[in-house]
Amino acid sequence: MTTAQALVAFLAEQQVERDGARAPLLAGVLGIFGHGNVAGVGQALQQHGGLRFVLPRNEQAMVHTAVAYARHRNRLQTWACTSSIGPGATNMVTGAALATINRLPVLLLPGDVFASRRVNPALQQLELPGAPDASVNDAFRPVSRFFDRINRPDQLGPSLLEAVRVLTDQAETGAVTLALPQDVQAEAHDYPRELFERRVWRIPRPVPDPAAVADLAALVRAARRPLIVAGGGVIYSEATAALRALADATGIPVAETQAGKGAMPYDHPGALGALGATGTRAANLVARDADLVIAVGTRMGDFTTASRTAFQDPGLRLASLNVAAYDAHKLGALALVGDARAGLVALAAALAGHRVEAAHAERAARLNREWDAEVGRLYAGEAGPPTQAQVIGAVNDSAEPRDVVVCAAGSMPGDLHKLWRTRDPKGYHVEYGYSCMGYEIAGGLGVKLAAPEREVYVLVGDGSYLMMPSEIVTAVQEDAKLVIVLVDNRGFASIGALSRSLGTDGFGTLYRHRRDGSLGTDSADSHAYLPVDLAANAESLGARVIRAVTVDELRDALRVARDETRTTVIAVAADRYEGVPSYDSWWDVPVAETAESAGVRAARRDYEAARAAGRDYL
Ligand SMILES: Cc1ncc(C[n+]2csc(CCOP(=O)(O)OP(=O)(O)O)c2C)c(N)n1
Ligand SMILES: [Mg+2]
Repeated sequence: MTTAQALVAFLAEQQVERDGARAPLLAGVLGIFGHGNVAGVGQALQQHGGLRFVLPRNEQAMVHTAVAYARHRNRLQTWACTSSIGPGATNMVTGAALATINRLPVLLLPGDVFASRRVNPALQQLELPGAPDASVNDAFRPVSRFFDRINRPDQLGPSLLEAVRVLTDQAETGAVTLALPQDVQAEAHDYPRELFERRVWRIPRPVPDPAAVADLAALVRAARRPLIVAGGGVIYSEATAALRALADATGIPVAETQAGKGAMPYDHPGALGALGATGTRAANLVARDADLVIAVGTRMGDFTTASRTAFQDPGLRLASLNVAAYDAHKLGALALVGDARAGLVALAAALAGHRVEAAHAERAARLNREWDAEVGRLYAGEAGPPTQAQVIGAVNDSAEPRDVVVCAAGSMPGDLHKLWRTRDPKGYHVEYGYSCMGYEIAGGLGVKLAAPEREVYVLVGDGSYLMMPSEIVTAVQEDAKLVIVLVDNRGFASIGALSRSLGTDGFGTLYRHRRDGSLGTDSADSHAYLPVDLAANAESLGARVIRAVTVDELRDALRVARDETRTTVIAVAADRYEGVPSYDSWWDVPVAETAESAGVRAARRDYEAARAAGRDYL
């Protein structure tokens, strides 16, 4: 067999099993062919015929699709992505970083230059003087959890075993990259038969050390204002029922990170909703006074900790339950290394009969109700051109509990984190580890492929849309229906607001004509907007398009889109300046220490005052 034929035959036999449920590791292969993979991996896929092949439109996008699929399937299944050499390969580097940062599995198979060096330089070869063994694929090394280059056919077997081990290891998973020189892909070798036998990779549920569980239980019993922070790991581990049982039994309230949103239903009395820089007032007030924070399945990123200002109690204790020791030990926490579900069940057993002080649970329930009233107020808004909060409200009202909202970058992730009423653990899919513009449509496609029975609502800003509308074509090709709500506010509302808040007046964030050498700022209104029609663009890619001007028209359009079988884009303009406020939180974006503008100098003073509240949590 050729190296590529052996690779495909091996991949088709890999399965995963957790809690007795077995499934193929790979849903299929996404690929864009070029001279670096068409005759190798391409030929092998055609000859084998047992793996579903999907042709996407952009290599970065195909990695997003694979990663979104893996996230929806709780990291148990993913796709392989095959690319040509050179630009096809490096287009995947952004997707690889996104996968690794979000701890989500994806198998990348970039083509590589000739191992034999027979024809150097091949088309698209880097040629780094002094380093003939380097290729552009070395850029995958820092963004991959496993990287290898198969320079001889007989290197393949051991490398494949290691690649799949990392993909399926819940603590190590991320992008796994096997670079495949184009000559080696086509080279034949006598592979041992055992390589192609079916292999089942069991996903274990490691139980945290009982001594650490006992320590945490003692901390909980001594605490007066404990708080659980639920991250993505709670959902990936299918631990939401265990979390709810613990919250019900003990009365400990729960706040959620972006990846953890949906861990609790929004209307549970112990659910405080989003935590941190994009958090709710409920979660941020409880976090500020918490004397014990129990983080579960979270990386504790800057948005979650409000850049290390979220927890202000002088006697604060931190504990962290995580399958990855690296994450469990962050911020000097008492580390519980293990599976989220196993750990929560063990903690609940150790806390049997214990309840927090009634006032603490009652405060959480009151804050939950007050927050929901605030959501209702923002959803209602006023008649006329919609605010972004009204757009989110209209989509939430139209969606069924099990439907999924998908987003990644711009002002919408923060607003969704605060305002989306999640009713199902898999109903909320906002990629906020890498917050990559362009993820939305490609990611929505991945979710739809993973869950065809759910309606998938992609919320995308005009900036993100322009970066990667291409996968509308792939969604049409695959009959994977998406409802895409395209929110046009003529550029970067998010970074524009950030810029204004830091004294730089929205500089460089509006889509307008250049005038007198400049693109203008928010306060200069002399620049005409660009004559761009994104709805027409979406239509030209094969989507059904509905234009909505008012909130009522948007609601009508959402009804039509639900009944439609084709991918539908609802184009709506939203006000650039009608934002959802920040609730008792902060995000560290350093401001110039010295500047000519009085606005920047004032922002620097505010910045220094806010930063003073930062803590080390060591
Ligand atoms: C690939 C990428 N480039 C740049 C950024 C930085 N960035 C974050 S949000 C944003 C603007 C997004 O614009 P749009 O999609 O229109 O959303 P809006 O801010 O208007 O809500 C930018 C440039 C990013 N997150 N991803
Ligand atoms: Mg925008």
